[in-house]
Amino acid sequence: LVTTDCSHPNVLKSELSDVVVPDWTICEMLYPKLELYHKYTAVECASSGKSYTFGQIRMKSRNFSKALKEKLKLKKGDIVAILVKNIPEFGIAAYGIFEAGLVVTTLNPAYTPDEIKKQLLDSGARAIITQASDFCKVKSALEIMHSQIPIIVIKEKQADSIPSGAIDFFEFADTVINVPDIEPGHTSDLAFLPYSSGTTGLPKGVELTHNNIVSNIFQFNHKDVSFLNPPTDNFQDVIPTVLPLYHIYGFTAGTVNSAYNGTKSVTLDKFSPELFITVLKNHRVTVIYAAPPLILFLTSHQDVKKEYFKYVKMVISGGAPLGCLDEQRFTDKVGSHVTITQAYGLTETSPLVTWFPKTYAKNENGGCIGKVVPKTYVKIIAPDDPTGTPLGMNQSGELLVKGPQVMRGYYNRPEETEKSFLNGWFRTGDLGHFNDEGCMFITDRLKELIKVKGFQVAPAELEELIRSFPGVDDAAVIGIPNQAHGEVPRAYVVPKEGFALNVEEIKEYVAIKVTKYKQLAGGVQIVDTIPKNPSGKILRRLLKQNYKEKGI
Ligand code: 4UW
Repeated sequence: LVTTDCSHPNVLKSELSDVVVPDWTICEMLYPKLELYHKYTAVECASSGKSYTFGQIRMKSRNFSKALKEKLKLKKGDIVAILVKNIPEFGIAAYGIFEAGLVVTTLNPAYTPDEIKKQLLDSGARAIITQASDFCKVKSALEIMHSQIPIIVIKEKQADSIPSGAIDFFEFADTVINVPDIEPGHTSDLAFLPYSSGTTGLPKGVELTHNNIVSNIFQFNHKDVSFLNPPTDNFQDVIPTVLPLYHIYGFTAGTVNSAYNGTKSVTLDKFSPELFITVLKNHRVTVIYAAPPLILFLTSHQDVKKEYFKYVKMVISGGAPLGCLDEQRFTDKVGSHVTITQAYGLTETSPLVTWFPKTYAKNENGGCIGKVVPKTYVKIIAPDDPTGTPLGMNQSGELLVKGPQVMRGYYNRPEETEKSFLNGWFRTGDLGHFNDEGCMFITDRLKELIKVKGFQVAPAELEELIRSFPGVDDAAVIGIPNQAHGEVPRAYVVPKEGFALNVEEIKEYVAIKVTKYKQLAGGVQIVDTIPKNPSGKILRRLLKQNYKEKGI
C-alpha cells in the first residue's frame, strides 16, 4: 500500500498507531464475539419489544446458512437479496448468508416493484428474503421480471401466515440440520453488494469483499477512536438503529459494528417522532448514529427533552453535510456532555474514510468531518487533473482515497470501475480541503449524486424515467437546497415539438414509479433546451447556478 505516491507530504495519513487487520471473513471476525457476549441482548424491536441475544443470533444464523445450502442448493458466490425494514432478524439473515459463502445485496424496503426489479435483474439474485408486509410487492416485482426465485418470508407477528409458495424464514432459522459447519471462505471473496450511483450514471452494485468490511471494522475500532465498551452485567452500550440497515452506514454501524462490540441495537422499523422519543425515554441510549435530518429533528422538536440525553455520550452525524451552526444548536439544547462529531464515508469505501480520534471529539473544528482513519491515505487534487498531484493545506479540490476498505469495483461494470479510479486512487466525487491540523472538510459535490435526507438519488435514473413520459424529448435533474431534507430533486424537461407538457402529470408519473424520497419535490421546469457540453454531458453546474441566481 505504501508507495512513493502515498509518502508525498500533501497526502493525509492517520496519526494513530497502525492497526493489524487479520485475514478473516466477516463470520470469523464476528462469531467469537457473538459467543463471548451470548447472554446479552443484541437487538430489540422498538415497537414490539421482540428481542434476540447474541447467542440466539449465532445459533439461528448458523441454522439459516445451512438451510440456504442444503435446502435451496445455493452455491458459493450466489447473491441473496434482503428487502426488509429495520427489524431484529436482519443480522440473522445477513450473517447466515455470509456463513454460507453467499453474497448479500440489500434493497430499500420502500422501493416500488419497478425499482426492486432493476436491482434483482442487475445483481442476478438467486433468492430474496423479505418480511410478510412486503411480500406482495416483492411478488409483483418477480412477476414483472418473470422470475421464480425463492422468496423467504419473515413473519412480523405470530399471527402472520406464510403465503403459499413462500418459505418460512423461521423454519430455516430454527431447524438444526445435521451437517458439518460450513468452512469459512476466503477473505478476498465478495461479501456485500450494496447499490450506489457513484459519481455518475445509474445505481451500480458496489463489490465489497470480506476483507473490505473487516478492515473497516478494525479501522473503526482503533483504541483511540472507539467509544463503545464491551457489555458487562452492569452496563451495555445502547444504540437506536434508525438509519436504514440496507444502506452502508446502517449496515456497518448498526449491525456489524454493534455485534462486534456487544452493543444493544434498538431497531426502529420506521421513523416517527413519537417512536424515537419513546426509545430515548425508555432505553439507556448511549450512542446515536444519525444523518443531518435526525440532528435537526432532535434539536428542533419540542418533545425532545434534554433529560433524555442523560446517558448519551456520543452522537455521530454522517451521510450528508451538517453545518457548524447546527452542531452548536444541538449542543446548546442537549448539553456539552454529549459529544457531537461528524464522520465521512461512502458505500464504495465500506464506508468509513474520516472519523474523530478521541482527542479530537470536541467541537473545536465545527463542520469538520474528522481525520483520516488508520491504514488510509487521502489526497485532494485539482478537479480533472490527470496527474493526480496532491494539493496542499486549505486548497480545495476532489478528495481521493486509498486503503483496504476501498471497493473492488462495480459489479459487472469494468468501464465504470476504471473511471472511478485514478492511478489506484478512488475518486470520491466530493469537493473538500484540509486545514493545518489535518482536519478534513467537505464543501460541495462534484458528482451528480443528489442526497435527500442522506439517501442516494441518481439523477440519471430520474432522467431516464422522465424521458419515457409521452411527449418528452429531453430531461435533466439536479438537486436544489432544502431546509428539512438537505436537497430535493428538481427536473428540467424539454417537450417534443408540438407537445404541451403538464408539469403535474410528469410529477405524478415519477411518483408512481419511484419511492418517496426520489420524487420531484423541487419542481419541474419546462425548458427549450438542456445545456450540454460538446460531448453531450449535461451541464448541471449551470442549471444549479441558474436556480441559485434566478430561482428557475
Ligand atoms: N459530510 C458531507 C459528511 C458526509 C457526506 C457522506 O450513500 P453513500 O454512498 O454513503 C454514505 C455513508 C455515510 C457514512 C457516514 C459516516 C459513517 O460513520 C458511516 O459509516 C459508519 C457512513 O452516505 O454516500 C456517499 C456520499 O455522501 C456524502 C458525500 O457526498 C459522499 O460521497 N457524505 N458523509 N459527513 N457529505
